[in-house]
Amino acid sequence: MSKRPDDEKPAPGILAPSRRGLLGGTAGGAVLAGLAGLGAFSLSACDNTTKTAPKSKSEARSKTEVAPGQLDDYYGFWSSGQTGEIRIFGVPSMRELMRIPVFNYDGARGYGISNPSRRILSEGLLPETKASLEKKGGIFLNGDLHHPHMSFTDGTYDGRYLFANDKANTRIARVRCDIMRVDKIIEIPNASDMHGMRPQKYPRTGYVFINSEHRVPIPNDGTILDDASKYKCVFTAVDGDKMEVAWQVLVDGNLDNCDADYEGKYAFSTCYNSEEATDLAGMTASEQDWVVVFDIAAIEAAVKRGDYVEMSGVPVLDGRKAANSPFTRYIPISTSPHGCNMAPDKIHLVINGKLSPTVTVIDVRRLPDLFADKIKPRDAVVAEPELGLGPLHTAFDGKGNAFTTLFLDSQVAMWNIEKAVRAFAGEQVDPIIQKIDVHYQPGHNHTSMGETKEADGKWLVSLNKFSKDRFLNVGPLKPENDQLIDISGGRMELVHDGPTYCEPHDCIIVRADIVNPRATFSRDDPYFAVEREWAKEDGVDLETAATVVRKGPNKVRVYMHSVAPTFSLSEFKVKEGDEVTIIITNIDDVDDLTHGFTLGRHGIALEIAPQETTSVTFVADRPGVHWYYCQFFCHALHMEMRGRMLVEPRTA
Ligand code: CUK
Ligand code: CUA
Repeated sequence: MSKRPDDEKPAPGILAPSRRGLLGGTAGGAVLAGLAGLGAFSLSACDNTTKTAPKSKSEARSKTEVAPGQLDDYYGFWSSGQTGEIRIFGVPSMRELMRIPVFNYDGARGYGISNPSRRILSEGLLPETKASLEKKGGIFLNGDLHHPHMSFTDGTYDGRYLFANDKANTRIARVRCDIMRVDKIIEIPNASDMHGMRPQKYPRTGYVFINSEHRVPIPNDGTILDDASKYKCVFTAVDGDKMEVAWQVLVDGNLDNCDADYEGKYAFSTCYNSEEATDLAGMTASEQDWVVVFDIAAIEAAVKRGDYVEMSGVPVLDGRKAANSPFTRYIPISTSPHGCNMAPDKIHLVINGKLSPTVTVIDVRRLPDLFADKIKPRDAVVAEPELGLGPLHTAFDGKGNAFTTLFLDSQVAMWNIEKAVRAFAGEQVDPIIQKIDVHYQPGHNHTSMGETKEADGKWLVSLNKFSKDRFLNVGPLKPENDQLIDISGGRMELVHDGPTYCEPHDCIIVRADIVNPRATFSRDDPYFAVEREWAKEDGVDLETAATVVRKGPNKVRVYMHSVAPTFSLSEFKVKEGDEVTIIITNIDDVDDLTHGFTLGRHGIALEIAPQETTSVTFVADRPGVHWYYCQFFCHALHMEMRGRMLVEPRTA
């Protein structure tokens, strides 16, 4: 067998220089090519890189090991990009504990099949989207979930909700943390491709701020393609309690990521494509873009005064530069900034350069003067350390240090905010504390409680887009590699490699005591309010039900309940062509005792959690006997938990 030079496997954790060079030539190459003509940017001269030397097995394990039967200290909520779901991890074990279907179809849970989930997936869509989807099954089957974030009260997580964006289909979802299921999804009007999303931190969430990334013509009616002046971009505030759009602000450029301050005064968005072009060359033509600052009180006052234009039923304000708007300020940043991260010190906002090797630090205490036009936009900048190539996102330890992912360098840089401010003021001080290699090409990173005022400086996760040689080869598509880094000792120490399915962009790490889901449903849960209404209308008691109620010549409702290992109906009859709704209640009240309902040859599967009622509707168009069975292993006689549906042929 012939050997290529890069078949020389380095010790685990250590990367041969040639292999890192190879990566720079693939993933990095495209981005760097786009930089030609932007002027030289120097490489960071920092030499305090820590190679991730192999730990002895037991040493690395003792940090992350959660012994059998022991629980993790943190819940990790992971996004999944184009898979469309949220995943629940335990940290530090990095064990995947559960998945929450959000913008995807999930056959294991009946998500996208059951009536409650289909209501959630369709009710919040815009009328034009509903009309278009009606012919194609009524719901979107995909999504692109980048950013999962928990609701806040007084600057820290409160365990009520998770919010998440869908870049693919311009939606935002809310997950109830008491049952870990989505309860609302809405589509955002006047926008395209929702991307950066963060909840208001103070006084509470409140608003969920969300960026429309791509500019679209408004109105987008097919008459405009080339006239760039008709393309618009909006910043949106969703009322997270009502899941309705509260207001939108028109901005220049394309918005990317966003964050909010700790005083409830401002929201921030990174903004690229100040050129307002529709192609790559145009978008990177200028050397300068912005972070846009939004004055929440000024916007709310204008909405209250009625000082807005209504578009698609939503108040829209003009925050574009030329409008000299009281709602926004544009702070110049080098071209195409990406991540936008508010530090837990409540003072510093970090904007990540992406195409520039720097991060730009803004002191939010200077923003009132900026809005009063007492200072120039750049006067709000208090530091701009050069960290390395491709800074994308920054996390914090709550002790004054920041951790920035360097996509092109495949490293994380740990730096001190205070020192960066002093260096910017002219002092001879190096803000960089340490750099470590990560494997490879990191996007987001996140620290334990790091986006809250309770950042505790224990763990850092680096979400790396490429895993290359870190795992067994599974074919052309490799897992990503979410690496766990111990930061409790004031330095970074890589302790765990975690393969993940495509494509977690982001995660949050929440102290376990904050999250308290129920073990079983409450019988009056709003999740199945509609099914309760049906039962009331039909005079059926859901918990003892075993009956078929004919609602019309072509319509029946079938009520049953399940208790391990039986369904209360072991058989029922309907007529060919009937629209059948099956309503099932799991009356088992035992922790973990979920039943399922799978109807063969109909594409139907439901999860029925303890004490839950759910339902499904379909047309019985195939005469014959069709078995249904329980697909969650619930009992020693689980395999026997089944029954038959007879579809009688219509004679007339
Ligand atoms: S974005 Cu993916 S790495 Cu959508 Cu938060 Cu920066
Ligand atoms: Cu019920 Cu298996």
